[in-house]
Amino acid sequence: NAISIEREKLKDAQRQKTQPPPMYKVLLNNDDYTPMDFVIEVLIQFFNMDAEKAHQIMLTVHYQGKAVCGIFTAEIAETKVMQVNQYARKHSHPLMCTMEQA
Ligand code: TYC
Repeated sequence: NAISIEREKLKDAQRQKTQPPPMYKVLLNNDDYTPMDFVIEVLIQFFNMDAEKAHQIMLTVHYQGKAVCGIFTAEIAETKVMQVNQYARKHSHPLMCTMEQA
């Protein structure tokens, strides 16, 4: 009935307030062609890293195949992936940015 539906809505609102949202890892993937300096530039521009951290993450991708660049809510993670992939394509590099649930 209407009252139990309202009670469920209230519970749902409470749940949204108290449960953390699902989080997503944003990753860079290695390839043979994207210049190292371009990857460093991307990490500084889109993930707010300093040059030293960006260099370290770039080398992790280069030697391990991938690395986590940051952990975000779904909407922000999707935006990062889109922005990085668009930027790489604009500069004709095959660099791939992906996301997966944390
Ligand atoms: N492997 C690339 C090279 O040797 C460098 C690279 C690093 C490419 C990280 C992609 O996400 C990447 N030029």
